[in-house]
Formats: sequence, C-alpha cells, structure tokens
Amino acid sequence: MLHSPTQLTLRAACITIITFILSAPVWSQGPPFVNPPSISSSGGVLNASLTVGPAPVNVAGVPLQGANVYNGLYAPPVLRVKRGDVIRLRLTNNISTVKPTNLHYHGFAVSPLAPSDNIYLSIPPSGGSYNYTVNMPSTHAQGMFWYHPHPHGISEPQVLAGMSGAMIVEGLLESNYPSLVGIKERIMLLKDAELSSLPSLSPSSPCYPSDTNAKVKTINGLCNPTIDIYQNEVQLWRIANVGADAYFNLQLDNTNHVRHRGGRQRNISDDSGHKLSASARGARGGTGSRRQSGKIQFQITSV
Ligand SMILES: [Cu+2]
Repeated sequence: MLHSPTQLTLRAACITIITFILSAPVWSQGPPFVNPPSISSSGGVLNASLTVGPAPVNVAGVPLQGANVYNGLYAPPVLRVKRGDVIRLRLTNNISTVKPTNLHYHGFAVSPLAPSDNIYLSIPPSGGSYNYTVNMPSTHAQGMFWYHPHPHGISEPQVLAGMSGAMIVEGLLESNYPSLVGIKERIMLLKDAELSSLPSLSPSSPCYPSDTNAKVKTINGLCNPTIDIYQNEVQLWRIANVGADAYFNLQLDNTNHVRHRGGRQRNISDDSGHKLSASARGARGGTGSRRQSGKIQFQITSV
C-alpha cells in the first residue's frame, strides 16, 4: 500500500539523498559490517513470527534506551518472498509503552484490507497478536521494501524506538543480471535514533551528530561499518532508509570501489521512494592480502 501525502507520518518516506563523493578523506576503520538475519519463503509460503517489545540492543556501540524492537533485534529479520507467494505473519505486541501497534508493508502493492496490509488494525498491547495473510501478486515489483508500524499518531516514536525492518521480493538479479546470480549481498538498513536515547554515546564517536538536535544515524545499528570485498569482486548492495526522521548522505572512501549497473539499480526514487540497489566492485591494487586490500569504509554524514 502506498501512502497518500496526508497519511504520511514518517518523514523518511519522502525522499532520500544518496551521494557518492568523488574524493573523500581516509577514515578510521569502523566495526565489521553484518547483514541482518533473514526469513525466506518456502513452497510459496513465508511463515514468520514477529514479537515486538523491549530488548537490550546496541546502536553505534552503546545501549539504546527505550528500545522496542522486533524479535529482540535492532536490525530484525529480512522477510524474503517471491512473486506469487503468500505471507503468513503473526505479530505479537509486547511494546513497553503499552500502546497498540500494527504492521505496514511499505511499498508492497497488495490488498489494504484485513488480514493483509491494513494500517487501521489495532493490535492491543500486553500480548495482543494478529495473524496477517498477505498475497503477493505474481507481477509484483522486485527489490527491497520495508515494514514498520503504522498506528495513527504514534508511528514515529515506534520507529524511532527501533521498529522497522526490510522485505525483499526476490528475482532482481535473476530477471535483470542473471550472470550475477550468487554474488554476495549486503543489506543495509539506515536508521536514526535520538541522541537522548543514547546517553552513553561518546562525543568522540564518528556517529555523534554535530548538531545535538540531529539524529544518530547508523547502518544496521553499526556506526560507519567496514565492508570486506575482494579485488574485482562484485557485490549487490541493497540500501533502504528505514528510519523515522532522517535524511542520509552516504560516502565511500574511494569511488573506484563502486560501479552502478544502470537500469533499475541506479534508481533511487521508486515506488517506496527511498531505496537503492548498487553493485560494488572491489578495487584493484593494494599491497596487503587479497581481502585486506578491498575494505570499504561506509561513512554517513549529517545533512
Ligand atoms: Cu511506510
């Protein structure tokens, strides 16, 4: 279901500016990049359970206060489906604010009626649950989408508390770049958190915002992670702004590492408005080991 302007409560859904800078300084190495876990459909059905509630999670290396997250994870399971699949998803609400919640399948062109992508459902707190059934059309767009709560008036604080994740409709490479099927995939969830929710974040952290009213921006909860890539290796990077309030500038320490492959993979403004697929190629040269010579530092800067 797509948002109309009046329904749009999350500013992140408007637009994302993604910039690869031609020359950039050398940054200190960040933590290793880690993909979120994933749940894949099998035999035409995706069975998944998401329980949302408080959990001890780190963001930019420090505890996030007031976290309410899916399945105990700030970067929760990626739901991977194929065209024509059925999603059977049970959502259980243990949110600590004792507020109702629900689930919106952002960017999916599916039924907005219960038990599908109905943003007017209200799943009560203290253990209330709901069984979603979402039928994916056989002609559905491929690529990455995202899920988040959509209860009227309280969506933003719930997303800020950590409630958002990715969904992938498979087939992007198979349909467009079959020679690349099987390459390593990096799934990057860009999220923002309030500085007041991260009281132990050091001002010396590269993710500490220069404007203290700005949000703390991370990738999969990691501050400027480092991504391993072999020389001449091609990787698929799936990038989505799944945060509540922030715009992101992304920089790489050397654009020789990255090559866009045209077509839909260049597209940064499609139906969900804020996702990008890019292929990254490991740089040539370097005197270290094959793997060491191909590290990429991903840097977020405030805008
Ligand atoms: Cu949305």
